[in-house]
Amino acid sequence: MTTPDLEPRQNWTKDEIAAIYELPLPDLFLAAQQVRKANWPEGRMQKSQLLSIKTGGCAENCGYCSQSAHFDTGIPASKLMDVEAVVGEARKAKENGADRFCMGAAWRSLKDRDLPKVCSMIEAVKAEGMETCVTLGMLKDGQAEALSQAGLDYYNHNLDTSREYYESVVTTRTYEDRIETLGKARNAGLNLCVGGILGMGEGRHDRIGLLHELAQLTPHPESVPINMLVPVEGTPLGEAATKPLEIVELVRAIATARIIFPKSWVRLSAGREAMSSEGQMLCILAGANSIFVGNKLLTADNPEMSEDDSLLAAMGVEQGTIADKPPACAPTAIPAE
Ligand code: SAM
Ligand code: DTB
Ligand code: SF4
Repeated sequence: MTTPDLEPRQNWTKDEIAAIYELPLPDLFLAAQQVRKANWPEGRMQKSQLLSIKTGGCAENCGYCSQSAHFDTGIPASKLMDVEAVVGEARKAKENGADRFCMGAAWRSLKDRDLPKVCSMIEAVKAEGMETCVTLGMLKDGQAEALSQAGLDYYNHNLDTSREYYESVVTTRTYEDRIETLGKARNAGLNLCVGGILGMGEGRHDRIGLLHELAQLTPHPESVPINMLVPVEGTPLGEAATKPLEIVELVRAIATARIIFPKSWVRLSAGREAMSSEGQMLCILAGANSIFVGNKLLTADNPEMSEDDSLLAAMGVEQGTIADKPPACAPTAIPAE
């Protein structure tokens, strides 16, 4: 590979992405670090914190999810939290050094009746001086605009895997449904957080297929979360007892994402609890520049914050985002003739 592109490109082919993914690891790391150094010179680690604002009882049948009503996982369904309780959690997250707060709801789609309360949460978290992200399922016309007016920065809605493998993971919605909601969020001016999960029994071609689908979103998502499956007992993917994915596949996927999404956050998301420190360090060396902190994700465990602090300190990686934010992901403007 010659010098990698340092600006976002919209015309990646699947073969080009595969060629990057399959580079000898030292060359892959070198290219990812060239992109990282050019676009994120300070190499800081962003810290986000998650909160499940409405847990369990979800109508979708995502085969990995502890919160689907289709599976018996022992997670009880709860009501939408009160705004004050959410703000309290956001404040604690900020005290713990997170500057981004992501609120997740176990909904197939956002209902208009819940919209005002969610908007109040966004306004209140924003007022605490944090970047806001929500993940609320599918959106209807007009809802993304309301979220945006409340001060929402990012909408998270993952494509999860390749188009071909999607049906093996979830059947209550389609890939196109996901892309439609992403279009609604984008049209309302929201930043997008879109990624997927590795280790669901997919093949390497599916991981490359997912990255290719993400690369076709125009402009690219500003944030690309890469999750490693957290196997949950009672779910189809928890019970399949598929062999855990080799960490090197996660590392390759992250490095490839760093290269094809040069200006996006690449978020090393779920699954860190089961990873060694060395595995996580490889993911960071591959170009991940954001993690979720706090000992819970939505329902799954996450490493203790003191462990994260030690890991980052051992690497000499500074925490916090402010000074390192690159320009937006829009492709370079073509000058008028
Ligand atoms: N209901 C909303 C939706 O699906 O868009 C939001 C919540 S959902 C829990 C957010 C994302 O978390 C999913 O899209 C999936 O990528 C990830 N996720 C959920 N369960 C996971 C698991 N067991 N392991 C890894 N990632 C998981
Ligand atoms: C994302 O891609 N990963 C986060 C966030 N976006 C919402 C969620 C991970 C959830 C892991 C499983 C759980 O906590 O239940
Ligand atoms: Fe519901 Fe989201 Fe879980 Fe799917 S991933 S079952 S949509 S909460």
